[in-house]
Amino acid sequence: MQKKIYILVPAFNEEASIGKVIKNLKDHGYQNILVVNDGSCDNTSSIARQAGAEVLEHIINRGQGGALQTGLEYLHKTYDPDAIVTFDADGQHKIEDLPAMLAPVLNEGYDISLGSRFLSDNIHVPLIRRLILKAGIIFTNIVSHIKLTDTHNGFRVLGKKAAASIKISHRGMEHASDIIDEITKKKLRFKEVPVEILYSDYSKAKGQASSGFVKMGIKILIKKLTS
Ligand SMILES: Nc1nc2c(ncn2[C@@H]2O[C@H](COP(=O)(O)OP(=O)(O)O)[C@@H](O)[C@H]2O)c(=O)[nH]1
Ligand SMILES: [Mg+2]
Repeated sequence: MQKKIYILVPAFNEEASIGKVIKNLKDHGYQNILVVNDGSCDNTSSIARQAGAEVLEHIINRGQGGALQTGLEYLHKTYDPDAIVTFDADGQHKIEDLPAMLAPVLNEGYDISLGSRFLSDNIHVPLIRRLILKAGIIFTNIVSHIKLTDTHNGFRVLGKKAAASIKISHRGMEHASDIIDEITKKKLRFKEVPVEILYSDYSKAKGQASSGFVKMGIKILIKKLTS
């Protein structure tokens, strides 16, 4: 039987890239695309609809984590897909990596695939970003008692069990740690898969500020110490 695959694209002010990303997904045969428009003040929503995606709207900006939580809950309850792929709207993820990301969940019995740019043969991460990401990886592995090579990669594939059980409570970029904590808490079987992350001038200008990683670490520590 044909597997039901849904692509979830969180999007905040991505009018310059969202149309191309959706077209590329469709051209590669992925027809089920949900965009969560996270309170954008540009034409992200209308461009996504025109390109053939289903669009959910956040009236105000709720952050990347909030957009993913909205989309995961909606897709799981509405369509019960075999796989939900989280895929960024800014063109940083490579569609060619998708079959290898899907395989562990669809064919190998894993609950979730996690993209890792540091397992890839093509690592283009700019130096400062690389240092910050590496610090984030060490920090997250320690506080979350896990061993991963990339902890802040938005390219993931969730099978049914992961989609049903993962709850993202942080709205901002700390959501990545929520997902990792849920993996350990709910004993989900995970596999890291090499993926290439593309860094264009557009994605670099738009991406998370480096200072955000420090704030993120503080928020995670506070949450760990108070929960
Ligand atoms: N920065 C940011 N991205 C958001 C937000 N809500 C949804 N997103 C989407 O989340 C994805 C990753 O965001 P990005 O800023 O590129 O993060 P980075 O690539 O990890 O630095 C993109 O598809 C964004 O459009 C938000 O409030 N802020
Ligand atoms: Mg990005």
